[in-house]
Amino acid sequence: MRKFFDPRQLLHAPARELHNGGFTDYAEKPSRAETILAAIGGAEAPEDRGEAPILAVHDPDYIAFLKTAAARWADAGRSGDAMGYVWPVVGRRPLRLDRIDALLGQYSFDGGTPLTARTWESAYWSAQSALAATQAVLDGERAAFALCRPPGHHAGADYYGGYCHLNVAAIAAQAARDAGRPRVAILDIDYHHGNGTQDIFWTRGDVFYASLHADPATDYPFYWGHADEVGEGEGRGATLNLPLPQGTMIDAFRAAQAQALRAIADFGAELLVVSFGADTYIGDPISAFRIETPDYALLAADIAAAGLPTVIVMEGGYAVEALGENVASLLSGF
Ligand code: Q9C
Ligand code: ZN
Repeated sequence: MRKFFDPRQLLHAPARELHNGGFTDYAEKPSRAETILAAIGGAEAPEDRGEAPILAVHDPDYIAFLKTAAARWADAGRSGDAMGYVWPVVGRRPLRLDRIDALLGQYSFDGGTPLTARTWESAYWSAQSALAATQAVLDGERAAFALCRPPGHHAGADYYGGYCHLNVAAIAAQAARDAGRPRVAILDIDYHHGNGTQDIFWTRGDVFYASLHADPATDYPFYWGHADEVGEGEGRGATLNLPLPQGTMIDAFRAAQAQALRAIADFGAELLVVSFGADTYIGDPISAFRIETPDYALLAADIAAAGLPTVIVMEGGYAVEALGENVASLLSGF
């Protein structure tokens, strides 16, 4: 299987994150990518396909903000990483403020995702890796893997959060649409609900979004991913949320994935994007499912049996000591 990664994806390295009321080391660290690369035997560097495929998903004002936020933070006299701490509540006055502190709140939805001077560069190349894998599949590869880091599925058209800035799965799916594939599906098997991906395609009937995740009644991101969220307008029925309880093991997870794959087949998808998070692993430090290393090969075999050209993009997974093996297991099963 072809695999893609650019070393510039290592440059984004925030120091700390707000976690459970205190500051901890940033869980989405560059060594995640290094351990995956070592376990899968390296990866090809993606070509540079420019900003157009990113702007096909994200708002231009948001992209301009991401590029300049760290510099504006420094210009305001702040040291360290840029982090929001005030958020505009939906329904309040839609003020368009210029102050960096206000903009950090406008363009984000959590306090756990600091921006650094290198964030844009890493996110840009993460998106390019997703685009390169998509192109490989459009050109006839059965499947390709993008080692996306930073991840993407929490990022919306105009917001970041959950360690995500550019929605790499959405960028891949949109690129496939723009290359003429009429119906694309995204299967999200990260531990967390992919709120950003859901939001981006919420009113669209051409991109199906199915997600297995920890029940948002107990887990981040709380405000999205409940079973009654099914899309709206043309997108009604093109979103499928399958929340699962903490403690979920492979048999229940695999059954839920089979349900998602049946829905994707019924939708008539011609290309599949898999948002793969290894934070479902039993040893993950911030999650509570009980998937084990060999289980990822089973999940991949079931996905492969669906018979669709498949782009696999990396999302979460924070047990760094097991992450490489978990990704290698998934790829071997495919
Ligand atoms: N105390 C991804 O897996 N932090 N993002 C939750 C809970 C956010 C995970 C803190 C977790 C986001 C791509
Ligand atoms: Zn996750």
